[in-house]
Amino acid sequence: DNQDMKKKAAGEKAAEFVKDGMVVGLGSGSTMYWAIKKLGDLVKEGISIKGIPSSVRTADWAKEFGVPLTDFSEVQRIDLAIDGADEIDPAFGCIKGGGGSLLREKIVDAAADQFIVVADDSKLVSVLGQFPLPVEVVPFGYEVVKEQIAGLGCEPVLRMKGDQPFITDNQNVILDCSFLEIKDPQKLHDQLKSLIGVVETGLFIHMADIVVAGRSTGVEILKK
Ligand code: DER
Repeated sequence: DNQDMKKKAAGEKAAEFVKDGMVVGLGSGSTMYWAIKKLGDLVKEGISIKGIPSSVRTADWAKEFGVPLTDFSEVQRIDLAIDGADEIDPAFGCIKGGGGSLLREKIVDAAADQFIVVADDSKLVSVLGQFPLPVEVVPFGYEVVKEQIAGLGCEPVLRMKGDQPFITDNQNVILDCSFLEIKDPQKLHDQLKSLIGVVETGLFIHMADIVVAGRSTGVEILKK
């Protein structure tokens, strides 16, 4: 459908920023499927790259498409990270974590010299918050954290997978927090991170350098 075409076009365009010899941070989500697939084509055409995957699903796609993988035990510096987003504001602040991989995504994206966010244009918003903010929390005592987050002005919901809590690749749970409108993302992030048991938030603030947005009119590259 139209949104998938936009994701495909944006993902393939973002992959073109990858150059021979790079270590590439591989984000997660359906848009990244297209970026990883395109990277596989570039590898077949002869470029030599290594990817660090931010989720099991991304690692599986990389293997399927022939993108060589490495990890932080081998390299501690990433040249370029590419990742999707659930919302992107005009300052390139993002809400991420819709797919549940936000902790490893943030570790990978933060370790990169350059970070490209890739998305269809439905993700571009004027203010963050309509998308429920994912917060990764240690399972032990998460109920206490849930109440503390509620005190910040939202209704946290434990993310489920069927009739069981969703468990992240890092063995934590996720609270989806509907703040509706986040006027000061950095302040909210800092408040959340100060709560004992909160591991990470889906607020990726002051991280993205470039946004590659798929539109019905084509792909738009936004730079700060
Ligand atoms: O969960 C995530 O952070 C993903 O990157 C998500 O935000 C984007 O998913 P999509 O490409 O399937 O829309």
